[in-house]
Amino acid sequence: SPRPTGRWTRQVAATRPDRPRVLITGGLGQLGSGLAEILRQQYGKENVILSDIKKPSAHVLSSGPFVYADVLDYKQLRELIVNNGVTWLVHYSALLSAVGEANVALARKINITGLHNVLDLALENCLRIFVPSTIGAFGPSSPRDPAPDLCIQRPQTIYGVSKVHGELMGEYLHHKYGLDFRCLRYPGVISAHTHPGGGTTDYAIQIFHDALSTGRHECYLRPDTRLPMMHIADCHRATVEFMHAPQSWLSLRTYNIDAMSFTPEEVADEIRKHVPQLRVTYKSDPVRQMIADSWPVRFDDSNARRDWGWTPVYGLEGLVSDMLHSIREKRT
Ligand code: AKB
Repeated sequence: SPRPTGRWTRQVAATRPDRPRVLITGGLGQLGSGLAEILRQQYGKENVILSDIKKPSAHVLSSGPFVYADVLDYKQLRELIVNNGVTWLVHYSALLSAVGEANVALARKINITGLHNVLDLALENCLRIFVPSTIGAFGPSSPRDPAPDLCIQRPQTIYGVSKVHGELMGEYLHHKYGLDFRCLRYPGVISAHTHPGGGTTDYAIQIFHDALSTGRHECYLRPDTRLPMMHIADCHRATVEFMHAPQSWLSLRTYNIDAMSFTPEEVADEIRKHVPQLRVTYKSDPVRQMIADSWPVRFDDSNARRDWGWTPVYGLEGLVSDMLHSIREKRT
């Protein structure tokens, strides 16, 4: 097994408290508040700190600790980790694929410099650190159907380049110093109440809102563009289960996780079973189409299934009925 058993790893295993103290960066994006809710149920409200540079809603403020934290400010992050006795860091702060292409310098700063800061702090403070990667970490020369964990990556977006860099830096620090780095490659994540903001897979959320508001959706991808997708509940559960997995189970530090793959046409057909009046038109956006065409159409997640028991719950049917139900419930 490639697992390190160095002094650092043994020391952390001996001193880690039963209840982790978790810091989530980029906590006001699509995934942070939902993950915080689950972890707070398990470890207590006070043990999970959400952070972001944005102003939180009253609901976020009343749900548990929230602090301002900029991942580009190393000293401030260090103070936060030290003063709060943080033991786990979930690093959600990042610019997504489409918005990253529109602002490469900012994406490089947040996705690469910000990542270096949290990796250094994790090493310095013996943290378990989770950094999400993505289907976007693959490129046109990768095997696409399915994409395995280990293969040629060479993505062609700054988002993808920064994610491959994150995977490799984290794995390097794990092998060299025993850093407890954990990384899952997420598919497009589909959520009813939180918004991704600037990804290539965002249409697959907007189409539900449009179906229930105007009954019309203009899709920026071709109708046959197939991409891996996942319900947010599965994504959160995968993250929590992976964070809990004993180190001895992990033969890799970066795993693909899969749930389903669909095209705009297929998801629209499934929505029409509930909302027959939905009309979809297609106006391809060249940037997002080019990005989607370079990504895998399916993920091979057999290593995650074997090593730590990953199994998704939601397929396309379950995803569609749950999304429509959740959005309808919020609107009434
Ligand atoms: C994006 O579309 O950029 C993200 C992702 C697949 O990583 N949702």
